[in-house]
Amino acid sequence: MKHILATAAATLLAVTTGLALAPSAGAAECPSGNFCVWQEAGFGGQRANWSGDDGWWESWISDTDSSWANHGISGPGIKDHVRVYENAWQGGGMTLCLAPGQEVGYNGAANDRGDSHIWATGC
Ligand SMILES: [Ca+2]
Repeated sequence: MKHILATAAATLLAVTTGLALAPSAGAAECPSGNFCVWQEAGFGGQRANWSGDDGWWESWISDTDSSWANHGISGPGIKDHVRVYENAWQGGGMTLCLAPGQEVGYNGAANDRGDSHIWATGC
């Protein structure tokens, strides 16, 4: 009986921990550890996703970005914010910056303007 209780407690702990750490609890389907961009608002259309930086987005997603999700892993000293820029190689102005776990279904100021992004420790 003692063993069964211990197993049940461990299972409960695992489930609870899993929920607490899951960054994908929001609306957007975006792999853990990735920054995702969709061509349409509301996380629709074609999706691009990156686990690292990209100084020059593929042409199909450049200037077509309309929704964004940051499912990066957060932690001390980790670059868990994402900065999006209007030109390649972080040129021009920053159109959008996402905190870890943040999902943006639409943003009129940033819509169809992104060309590159970097992970950063803040916005
Ligand atoms: Ca678009």
